[in-house]
Amino acid sequence: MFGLVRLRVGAVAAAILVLATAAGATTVNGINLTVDPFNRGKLTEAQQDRANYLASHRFDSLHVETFEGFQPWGVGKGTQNLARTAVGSFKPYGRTGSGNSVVGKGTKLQVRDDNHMKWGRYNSSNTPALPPGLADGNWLDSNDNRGIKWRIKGVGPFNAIGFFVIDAADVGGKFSIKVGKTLFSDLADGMRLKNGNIHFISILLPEAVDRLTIRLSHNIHNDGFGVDGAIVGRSPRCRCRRPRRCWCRPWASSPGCGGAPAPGRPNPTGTTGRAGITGKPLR
Ligand SMILES: [Ca+2]
Ligand SMILES: [Ca+2]
Ligand SMILES: [Ca+2]
Repeated sequence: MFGLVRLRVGAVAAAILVLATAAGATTVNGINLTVDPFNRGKLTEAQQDRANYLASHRFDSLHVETFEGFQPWGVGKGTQNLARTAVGSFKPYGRTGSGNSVVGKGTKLQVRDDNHMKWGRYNSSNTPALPPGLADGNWLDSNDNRGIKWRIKGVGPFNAIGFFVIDAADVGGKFSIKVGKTLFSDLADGMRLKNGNIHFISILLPEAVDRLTIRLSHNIHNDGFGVDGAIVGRSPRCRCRRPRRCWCRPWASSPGCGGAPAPGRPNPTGTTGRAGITGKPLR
């Protein structure tokens, strides 16, 4: 029987991923994080990227949250601060939002469905299946808070995580992801991205865990962003081994595992991968 273990991380480490123009992947503390960027007009491609991720990992346990089962925010009522979803709980943290897109007093995350909002967040993962690229449904919005704290718990053992981040770092914020105690900082490398950008983020842990906190945040408030299409599962096909090596079986076409090295050889994360790896650890 599979034994549960807690994620072991050493001292807090940080990494930079340059993602505005090319996908990137890097590994810190054995945690592999891959970013696939798309512009607003490339939603179909982004959805296909996520579909490829699902197909390539062949999960033996899988939990998916698209936020379609929650009442979106309307006039004076809706779903806020999701305490229970298929992939855990979501809460805001950091300074409260006060921008023009804020619903209510800005103190809570909101499920929204106003896909034509001018601020650039929108549904990106449809359940039940709708035609690819159709933005019609819900997502979880940061409501301009500085960050979202995602607590994954109660889903059994997992080693692989994937999700969309929509509209990050487009009004001056620097967007970072903290996985447990490991920080992947300023994913756009200081650049201001386009309104409505979408990124598929995949994370591969060095071992299966039964709980984990992920913090998604800007360094400022009022650079709102959305989360959608969250995936948490266990893939026996993928492993990371410290210090800096990750791979999936088969070796070819393994999104989230740092690319496709020569057959029979592990892929040393930090060198050229599927779309060019540009990450480097901070000192
Ligand atoms: Ca959705
Ligand atoms: Ca925006
Ligand atoms: Ca934004």
